[in-house]
Amino acid sequence: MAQGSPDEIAPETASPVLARREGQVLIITLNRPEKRNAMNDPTVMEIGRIFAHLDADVAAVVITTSGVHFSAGLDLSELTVRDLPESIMHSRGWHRVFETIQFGRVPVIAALKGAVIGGGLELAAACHIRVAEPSAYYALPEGQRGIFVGGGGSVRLPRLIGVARMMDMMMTGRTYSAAEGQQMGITQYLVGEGEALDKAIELAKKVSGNAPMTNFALIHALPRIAEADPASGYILESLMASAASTAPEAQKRLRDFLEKRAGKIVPQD
Ligand code: 1HE
Repeated sequence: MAQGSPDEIAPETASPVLARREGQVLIITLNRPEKRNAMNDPTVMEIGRIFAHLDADVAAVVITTSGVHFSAGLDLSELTVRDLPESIMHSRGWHRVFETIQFGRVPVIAALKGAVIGGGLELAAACHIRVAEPSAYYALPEGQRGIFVGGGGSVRLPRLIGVARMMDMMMTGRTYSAAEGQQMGITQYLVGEGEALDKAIELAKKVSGNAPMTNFALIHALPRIAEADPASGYILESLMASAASTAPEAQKRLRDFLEKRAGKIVPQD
């Protein structure tokens, strides 16, 4: 796994993805600022490799990028060299990698800034929590380019913003600001300029402290329950709730509260 600081601006030859540890948090940095972090095959493959080989003590992941933009999306230069079968396999490759992010072992938090475009927005949508700076803006210029989303965007983005908004973005090239993105549910957090990475790391450390069964339930069960028919959803919920609450970690936490060793739930700043 490549090591490095997200502050480093890489020369063309550097690894397209850097990774470093901060305690139990793995910080992954897309590292092609000279191409505005456009995602080419080596970038996507390296993201997939990292997520497939997370060390056992990694409890959360943060995805950030070098330079001022999160990502300009798919590296468009690659689209000019693929035929139909290769193109289908390429899109399916993105699906596989983004599935390992969304349905992996640990929560993943994206720190967004500048352009969050096309495949960059698809990558962000595969993460569980999105934090944005005011410079962030969202676009799906596939319509202008004569193409279509291929990284799972048509599955994930309507669930975040609705079919109508996504259709408008792709048909008309409409962009949304960081404030609009926060209001419509693209992001859960909007912070000050230059603060997204710190906030993402702070949140990653917080979720690292959850019972593993709770994070498992949130990542794997909640999205499926939300899309199940209600009758199936209720039974899945009962099974998941029971698996969580009877686990030793939950039993310990419940005893801690009942015996006055755990904190109370109060409003946050
Ligand atoms: C790229 C890409 C790219 C930049 N593929 N090379 N995405 C787009 O349609 C977005 C296209 N990019 C832009 O609109 C702009 O580059 C930005 C607004 C993101 C940034 O602008 P700026 O002025 O800071 O940078 P730049 O000068 O436009 O770009 C710097 C270099 O990055 C330049 O290359 P250079 O060799 O001339 O230095 C650009 O060509 C290159 N570059 N973006 C390839 N995307 C799984 S399906 C997903 C489908 C999609 O993602 S469609 C959306 C594609």
